[in-house]
Amino acid sequence: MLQGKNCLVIGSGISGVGSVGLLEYIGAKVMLYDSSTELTEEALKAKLPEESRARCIAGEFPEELLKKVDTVVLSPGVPVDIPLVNALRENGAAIIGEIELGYQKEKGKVVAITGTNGKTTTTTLVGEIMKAHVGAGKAFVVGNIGNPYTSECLKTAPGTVTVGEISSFQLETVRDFHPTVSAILNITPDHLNRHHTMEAYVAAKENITLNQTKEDLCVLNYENTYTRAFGERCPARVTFFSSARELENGYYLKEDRIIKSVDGRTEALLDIHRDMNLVGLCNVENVMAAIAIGEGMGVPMETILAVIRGFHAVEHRIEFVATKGGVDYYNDSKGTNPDAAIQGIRAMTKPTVLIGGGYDKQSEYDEWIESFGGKVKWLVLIGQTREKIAECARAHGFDRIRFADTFEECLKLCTELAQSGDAVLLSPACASWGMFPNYEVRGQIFKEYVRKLTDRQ
Ligand code: UMA
Repeated sequence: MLQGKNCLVIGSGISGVGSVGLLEYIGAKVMLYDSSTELTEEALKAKLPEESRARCIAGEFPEELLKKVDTVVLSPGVPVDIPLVNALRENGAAIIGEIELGYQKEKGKVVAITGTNGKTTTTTLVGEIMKAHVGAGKAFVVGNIGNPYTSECLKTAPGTVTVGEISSFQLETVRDFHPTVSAILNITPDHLNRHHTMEAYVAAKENITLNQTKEDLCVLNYENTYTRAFGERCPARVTFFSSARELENGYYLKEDRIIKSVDGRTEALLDIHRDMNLVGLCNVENVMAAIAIGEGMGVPMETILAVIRGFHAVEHRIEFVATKGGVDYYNDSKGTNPDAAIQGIRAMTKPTVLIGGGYDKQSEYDEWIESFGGKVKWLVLIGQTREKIAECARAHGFDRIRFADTFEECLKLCTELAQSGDAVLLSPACASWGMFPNYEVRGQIFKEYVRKLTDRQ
């Protein structure tokens, strides 16, 4: 369908590079554009394979090209309502996202997982479950997890399974995308600077079921107001999971066990301490979602449970790093919004020195600060949001706050403030942008620093 068409890819990150490759394979005439004034045409060309014939444009987009574009492929970080995208739309171009482009070449089945928090862990776990079921070479893990769909979709075939971590940014621009099993793990305020309203953010998440029918399955969290309500109008069959109550049908946590219930007939599947290597209630929810998704994809329960028993924490998500000088260090750099960071605090069992702050996504920090509940002994703040967080903390009666100008200074301060028997938790409730290229780099630097500490510090 896109063969011979004039296609414009906006954004030259990993999604843009993947999209250019796929479009050229399809036989489209490709332009790659990046609005960054720090990039040049040569810099864009250098990101593409040598044989690419894509025209590269950086900085200002030439007006005369507006009418020459048939299809625009947006990278997830490009908002759908910026003037350039509006102008292209008005000039008749079709606007799709990188996920939609990848889906056009999908030949197997798709599992799609979204949610404000927990998507990376759940996607990784479901990816492992699917690999155990269909074979390692036949299951692909793609999307927001850091692996563009457009780079993998040509490997798909009947019998393969693509497991996608799909963000709200990516769901804004789907059109035909149709997972066999989808999941919305939870929805709490996040990315409001991009989506503007909570309604728009929720609508983007719900787009994951846009093309699903009652032949398909959607896994939803019963303990989240938005996802529970969505169960009423979801176009797919719904399976709920709950970490707080017994369900007649679905999966739930009772005492220390994960229970499956079918019309009230129950079966205990796992002991969350004995059979899981992940900490925190959020991970119990992720595991329940993964079980529901696995069963929805026809994976035998023994396979699902065997994978869960051998599964360890995903990097940067409440990841235990080391004990140094009697202090436990945890890297939760993926705690990029207040709700994710609340899960981080909940998982702590010792007095905690908490690192917070970063890029301003216009989040509210009240609930995060309320969740400290006497557990946080010091809050060390960095980045653009530090004053806003400090003000909010003081308004909630918490004033054990210190500021640091650099990440290094912050880490040094934490080791000074923490005493034997304490924990240090990097769970900033903010994105890393502004100080780091992404949360992975922030987490890596934290881990390297901790590993270099001697045991006496
Ligand atoms: N750009 C423009 N115009 C704009 C905005 C950006 O030209 O208006 C350019 C930038 O100058 C830059 C490029 O676009 O050169 C970056 O594109 P991108 O931000 O879409 O980044 P990618 O490298 O393609 O990575 C994206 C996701 N990034 C975002 O959603 C911000 C990655 O998720 C994802 O792993 C990858 O696609 C593959 O699917 C990261 C993320 O932070 C981890 N996600 C958010 C989150 O998890 O909270 C949603």
